[in-house]
Amino acid sequence: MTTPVRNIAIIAHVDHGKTTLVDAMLRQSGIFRENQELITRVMDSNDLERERGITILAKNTAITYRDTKINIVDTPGHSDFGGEVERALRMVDGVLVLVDASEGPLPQTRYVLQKALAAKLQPIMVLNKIDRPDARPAAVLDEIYDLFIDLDATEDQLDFPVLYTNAKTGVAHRKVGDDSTTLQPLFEQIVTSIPPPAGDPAGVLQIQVTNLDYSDFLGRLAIARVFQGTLKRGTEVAISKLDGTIQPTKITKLFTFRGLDRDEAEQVAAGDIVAIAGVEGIQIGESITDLANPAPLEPLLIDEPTLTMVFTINTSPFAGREGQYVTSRDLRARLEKELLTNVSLRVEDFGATDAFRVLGRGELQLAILIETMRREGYELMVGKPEIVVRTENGRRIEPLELLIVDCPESFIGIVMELLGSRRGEMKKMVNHHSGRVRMEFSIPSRGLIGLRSQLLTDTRGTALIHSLLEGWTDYAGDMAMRPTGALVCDRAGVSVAYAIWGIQERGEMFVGPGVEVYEGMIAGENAREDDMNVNITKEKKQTNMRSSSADEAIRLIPPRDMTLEKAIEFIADDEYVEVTPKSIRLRKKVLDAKKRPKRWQEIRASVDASS
Ligand SMILES: Nc1nc2c(ncn2[C@@H]2O[C@H](COP(=O)(O)OP(=O)(O)OP(=O)(O)O)[C@@H](O)[C@H]2O)c(=O)[nH]1
Ligand SMILES: [Mg+2]
Repeated sequence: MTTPVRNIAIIAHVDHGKTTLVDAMLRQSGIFRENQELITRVMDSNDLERERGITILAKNTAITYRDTKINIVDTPGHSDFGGEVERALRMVDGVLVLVDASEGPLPQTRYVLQKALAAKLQPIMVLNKIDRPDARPAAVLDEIYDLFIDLDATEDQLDFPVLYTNAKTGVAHRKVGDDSTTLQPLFEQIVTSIPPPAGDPAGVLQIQVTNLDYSDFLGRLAIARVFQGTLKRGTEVAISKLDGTIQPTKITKLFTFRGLDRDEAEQVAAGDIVAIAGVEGIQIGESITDLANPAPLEPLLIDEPTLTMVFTINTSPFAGREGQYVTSRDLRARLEKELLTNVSLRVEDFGATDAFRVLGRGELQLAILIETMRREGYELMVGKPEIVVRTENGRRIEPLELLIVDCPESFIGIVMELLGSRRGEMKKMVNHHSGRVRMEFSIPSRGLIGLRSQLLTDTRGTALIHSLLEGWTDYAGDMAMRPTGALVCDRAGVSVAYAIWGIQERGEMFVGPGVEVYEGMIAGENAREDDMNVNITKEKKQTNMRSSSADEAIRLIPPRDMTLEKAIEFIADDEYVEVTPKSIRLRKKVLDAKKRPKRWQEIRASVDASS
C-alpha cells in the first residue's frame, strides 16, 4: 500500500510569512531531533536569500502528518520572482494563501491567487501574523472575499476554509482566540480539504520537470511531479524534449523529499514529487514518459518578461583587474546556463557584438542575477533597464501596472505630483484613519523604473509601494528622463579630498577620496540637469604659508553608497553600470569627453543608433 500524499504550495505577497510558516511546519512534524538547533527561515538557503531576508527561488520540502506525506513548495513573494510561483503551481493540488492579518491582500496576493484559481487549485486561506497589535483579521477576511469575487472565483472556490496563524510561534487557530497551541488545525485542514493527487500509478508514465537543482554529491537534479505511472530505478524511459524529439535514457538514481533531506528511493508513484539525478541535459518543462508508448505533457507556459537590460562586456580602462570571466564568450555561456534554471528569463542577441539583451520581470530579478555573477568572478556592464514595448496590429503597446502606495497623510500631495509626472493615474484612495493612506494608481511600467528610491527620498523613507502587472495599454509617449545630470571625471587618476571638497557643492558625490578613477567615470550626481566634467584628482597648490583655517575648511560630506540596485536605478540612457567582483562604478557610455554627446536629443539619437 502506498502512503497518501498531499501536494501544496505556499503563496503570498512578499514578507507575509511563508518561509516562517514552513519552519514551524517542519519543526512540528517531528523531523528534527528534540534538541536540534534550527536556523530561522531554514528554506531560504542561498546566500543572497539570507542576506536580504527574502525568498528568491521556490523550494521543495516534505513532512509527514499522521500517515500522510505532505509535499510543500515554499515560493517567493516578490513580484519579480513570480515565474517561480507559476512553475511551483504546476507541482501541486492546493495552495495555502497567506495574508498578513494587518496589511491585508496586496498586489502579489492578487497575482498568485489569480494564478492558483486559474489552475483550479484548492485554496486554504491563512491569515498570518495575528499577534500583530494592528491585526484586523475580520476586515482583512472581507477584503479577501472581495478579491475572490473580483477575480471571478467560482462558488466552490469562494467556499474556502480559513485559519488564523502566528507563524513565528507555530500556532494555528480555527477561530481567533481559540485554545490551540500548535499547527495541528492547519495540518488537519490540509489533509481534509486539499484533494489527493489524481493519476493512476499503474498508468502510462507521465512526469514533468518543474525545477532543476544542484547537489555537490549528486550533480544536476531534475525535480519533477509524477502525474501518472510509477518511475522505477534502473528502467529505460523517454525524455520528451521541448523541441518535440524523444531521447531514451536510463534512470539511475531517484530521491523523494523529507524535511531538508532527500531519501533515495527504488520507485516513485503517481502523485509524489521526485528528484532525479544523473539525467544529462534535461530541462524545465520537459516530460519523462514511457519509451514504448510516449505520452508527453504540455510544456509549461508562463508570463512573458516585461523588462529588459543590455548586458555587455566590461570595456572600461580597469577591465580585467578583478574578474576571472571577462570575455563575451564567458558572458554568453553564463547567461545560457542561467536560462536552464531561471524560467522567466530570456536572452536575445540583437546584432551587437559582445552585448546581449536580457529580459526579466523586474529590476530586482536582474540585479540578483548580476550580483550572483559578480560573486562568481564575472565582470560586465549593464545599461539602463527598459520596459518591453510591443507592436500589435500596428499599435505600439506597453505594459501597465497597478501600483499601490501606502504613505502618511502628509505626503499625499508629493506622491500624487511625483506619480503624475510619471503618467500615473489615481484610481482609488483609502484612508484607514491610522494616519496613513493607501492610494491605487494605474501607471505604465516605465514609470516605475527608479520610482522606489525617489519615493523613499520624497517621503523620508515612509512610503511603501507594491505593484502588479495589469495588462497592456497604448504607448503613453516619452517619459521624463532623470532630471539631474552627472558629475563626470575628466581625466584618470586618484580622487583627492581637496578636489572633492571643491566639487561637492555642485551635487552629491558617489566617490570619496583615494579612489582610482578614469575619464568618463561618474563621480556624482549634478544638481543641475546637464552633465558636468570635473577634475577630481586636483591637488591643492602648495604654498609656503600654512593656513590652518584653509585646512580646517575641508569637510567632506560622505559619498552616497551606490549599491548595485541604486546604480541601476540611477543611470540614464547614455550611461552604464560597471560591475566587477569588488567594484560597482557608474560611467558614461562614451568615455572621451570630446566625443560624448551633450544634449539629450543627441544622447537619445546615439542610444537609438546603438541598440
Ligand atoms: N509578528 C509576526 N511576525 C511574523 C509572523 N510570521 C512571519 N513573521 C515575520 O515576517 C517577516 C517575513 O517572514 P518570511 O517568512 O521571510 O516571509 P515570506 O513570506 O517567506 O517572505 P518572501 O519569501 O520574501 O516573500 C520575518 O521577519 C518574520 O519573522 C507572525 O506570525 N507574526
Ligand atoms: Mg519566503
